[in-house]
Amino acid sequence: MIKILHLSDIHMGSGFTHGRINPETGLNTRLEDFVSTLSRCIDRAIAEPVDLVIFGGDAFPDATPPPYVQEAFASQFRRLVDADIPTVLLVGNHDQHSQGQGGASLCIYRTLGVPGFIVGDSLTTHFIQTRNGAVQIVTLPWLTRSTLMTRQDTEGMSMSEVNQLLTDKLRVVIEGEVRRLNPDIPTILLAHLMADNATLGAERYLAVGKGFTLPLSLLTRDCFDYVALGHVHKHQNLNKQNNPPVIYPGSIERVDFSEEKEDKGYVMVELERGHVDWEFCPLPVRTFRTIELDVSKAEDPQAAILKAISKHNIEDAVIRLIYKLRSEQLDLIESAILHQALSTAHTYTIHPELISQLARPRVPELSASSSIDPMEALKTYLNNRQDLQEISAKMLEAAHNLLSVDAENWLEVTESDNSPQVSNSSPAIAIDTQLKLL
Ligand SMILES: [Mn+2]
Repeated sequence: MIKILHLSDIHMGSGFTHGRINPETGLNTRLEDFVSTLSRCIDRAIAEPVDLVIFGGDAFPDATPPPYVQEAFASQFRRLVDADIPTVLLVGNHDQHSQGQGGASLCIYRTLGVPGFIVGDSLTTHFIQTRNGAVQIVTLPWLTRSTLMTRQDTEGMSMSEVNQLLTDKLRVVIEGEVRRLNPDIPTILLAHLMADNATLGAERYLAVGKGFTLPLSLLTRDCFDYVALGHVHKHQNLNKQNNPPVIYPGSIERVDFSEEKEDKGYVMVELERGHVDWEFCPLPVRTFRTIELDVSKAEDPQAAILKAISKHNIEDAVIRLIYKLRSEQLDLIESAILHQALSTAHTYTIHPELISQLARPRVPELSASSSIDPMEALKTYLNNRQDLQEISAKMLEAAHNLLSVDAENWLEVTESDNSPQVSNSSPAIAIDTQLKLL
């Protein structure tokens, strides 16, 4: 039996806006969070010890992370080298560089010849001899348009046609790999992809371009004992029959608020040919909490907000406070008191959202279907605007002038008037509004 730790979507160096600078280290606290979470995964791998670690891709937010982030990542994986645990690093979409062939942030591990490390940046099969026997791993990195297709192949095709062509070509290439597999050795497919029934999380927004979606049937093949995926940040098994399990371990830390409610962790796998056991192992990661409320009807909006905050344990959490209020309530909120109430949070943001106090009533007589002359339309509109009653006569007069004389004459007319604000600007606004209603 071979023991494996499967983790994915580390995204080290992302989410800095949710952290702050640690004055002792000078580092963003979210980098420190990600490093300590990754170190827990590596701790477990070494403590077991596992026979193999497989990483499902997306090491960093992009292919050119700053050196101190690369070093933080490398210093954790380095511990696996010291512990003599073979490791496969698969290339995800965030690891690929758009320039050059096969350039990826993880290729440095191959270039340096790091003992026991394999970089999965192409579709191929790796035979790995572990302490508890051999395992074969088919690596399938993130596919781009140019992976299996030329520009000529896809010219004039829609995105879904390109997706179909890629799926067809991939099916053939995977078949080629499958036929070369040794049927007596346990086998893993390690892939960074979007499968067609995966429940989405933040990765939807993180992806730079629209990626491909591959059918689950491409993955659930008898020859694979375990399908190890990366890309989707929410942990899930896509194959309820579990033959084989098709597992996204999810990201190890919350990348943003879209992952607020998700458990984060890694997967421990016990593998032999024809049989596999797996278990999701949650990690104690920093809490993200959205506190959202509508205080527009509250007499004391500030008290309502403070009460909502007090219902949550915000200590050391990343907090997002969203409250809806009316503009005339703004003076009832003392922001210093909200800041004080949130001060035990790790970091927080406050988002007041103004709601318009008067939803504009529909004017029933005015609709796109009935034709009405502009003066009648304006009359109807003014009849529905109590607040404009005082100036409605002047507005009608101005509108009449506006419609009956050319602009120059109208200006002359209004300039002779004693109330230029009304006759000079309001009619134009009123008519504009009226046109919108139509
Ligand atoms: Mn990804």
